[in-house]
Amino acid sequence: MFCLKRLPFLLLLHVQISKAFPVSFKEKDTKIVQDYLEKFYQLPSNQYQSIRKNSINMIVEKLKEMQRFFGLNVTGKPDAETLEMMKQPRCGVPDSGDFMITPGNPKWEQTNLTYRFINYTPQLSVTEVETAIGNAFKIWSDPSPLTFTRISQGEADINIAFFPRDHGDNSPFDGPNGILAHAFQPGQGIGGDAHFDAEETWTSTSENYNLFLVAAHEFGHSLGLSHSSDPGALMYPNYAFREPSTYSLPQDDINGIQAIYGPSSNPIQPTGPSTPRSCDPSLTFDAITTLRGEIFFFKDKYFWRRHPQLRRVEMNFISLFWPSLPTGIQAAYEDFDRDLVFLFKGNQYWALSGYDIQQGYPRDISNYGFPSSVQAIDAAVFYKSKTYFFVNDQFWRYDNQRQFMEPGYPQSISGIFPGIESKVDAVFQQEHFFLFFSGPIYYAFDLSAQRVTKIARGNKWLNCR
Ligand code: 0DY
Ligand code: CA
Ligand code: ZN
Ligand code: ZN
Repeated sequence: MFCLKRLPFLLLLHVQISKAFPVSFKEKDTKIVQDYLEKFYQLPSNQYQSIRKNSINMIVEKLKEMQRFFGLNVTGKPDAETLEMMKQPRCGVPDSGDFMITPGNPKWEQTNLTYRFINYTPQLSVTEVETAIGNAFKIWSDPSPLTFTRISQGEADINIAFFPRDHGDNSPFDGPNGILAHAFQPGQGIGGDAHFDAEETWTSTSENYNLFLVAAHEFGHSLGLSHSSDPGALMYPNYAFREPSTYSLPQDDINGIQAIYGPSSNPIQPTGPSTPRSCDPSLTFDAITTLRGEIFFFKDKYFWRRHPQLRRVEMNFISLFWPSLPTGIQAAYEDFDRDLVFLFKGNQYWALSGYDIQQGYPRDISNYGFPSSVQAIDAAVFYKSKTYFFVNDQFWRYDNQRQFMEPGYPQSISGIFPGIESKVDAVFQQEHFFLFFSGPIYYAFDLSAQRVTKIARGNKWLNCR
């Protein structure tokens, strides 16, 4: 067996590791060693900032551990035989990186593939089924050289069928929910075929389960992809509803299909949404707020939630917690007096009580008394019953008790918050601090000392170094 796994994007620690291993230690090899040890030997990832002295020792220890495991000379150095071993694709590792190619790297030798319907589901019309399946194939043909043609007789590469329970391939279905479908890796006979559990409710809407989304996932398997560990990927193991009409194949899946079949011949190469990586040194946030003691960091269609004491951070889809909220939240604050959180995007805002969106929202930000020239808010924070709204290089202050925008605003941000010189992406309050986030950096502004007392990388809050 042989697996192919893409190495994650990481900053190179070339300089630091080269110091430890001065002999012709190439940049590429540095990356291989670092990635390999991070992935398989729990070497804490050092995605940015300088590696600490003891980390060199740690790398040496981890290298020895790996060499012992493979029966190599235990040198603690990335010598030729060690590097050779690291470059070998490795199997049996649970989802730990991103896309995965099916073990054995099975692939179709031709790019013009055919599919055929063995039967249909009575829950959708024939046209609905054919549209869903056709669109699901298009998801994969767009970023690759593959084409899919439907045939109604003769031997097709990919047969599509709806079966209940035991259907003669040793992989019985399990009734409603659970396993929704399966597909076989590229190959002759049953190879490439996609079977759907006939006992599921198949839909063309947001109700469980949308046939287009499940079929698109299955065809990934039909083409030679295994499950990805990227929670935003189509090849992630679990079903999650996404709007089919606007769906575009995530970048992780594009990387996967192109690793097998190469890019599309289309001069405009399609790209897809990428899942933000918490320790990406250039990570920025859309909005941040506290919510009943936890801190929420919003980014695209995701948010990270940080527990105050445990410091544990988890990432989730915004839609999982608040299905009716849009992605790309721009500002957020917690009103401690009313125990509500307000979220802003464009000229709209929503109020949350815990995890429930309040009735009557979204509302228009003109309710706060903004002039019509303000159509979006960069960041917001609540302090002593006032809400501070940051817009470009200015801020406004709203009096929540008397419910009006205070006169004399907007004021210059850097005038009142010296040290905050560029546009604010996000801000939240903790103790007597405003934590300002601008680009990949955060500034701790001490409200009593009236100055910035700390500057560091924003994703320190996500436990990155
Ligand atoms: N088939 O490809 C699967 O992954 C099976 C499980 C496998 C062990 C045979 C399956 O049906 N998994 C469910 C699924 O929906 C898991 C679930 O969440 N109920 N997989 C397909 C899917 C559809 C759409 C995954 C994604 C999106 N990410
Ligand atoms: Ca099932
Ligand atoms: Zn089957
Ligand atoms: Zn699957």
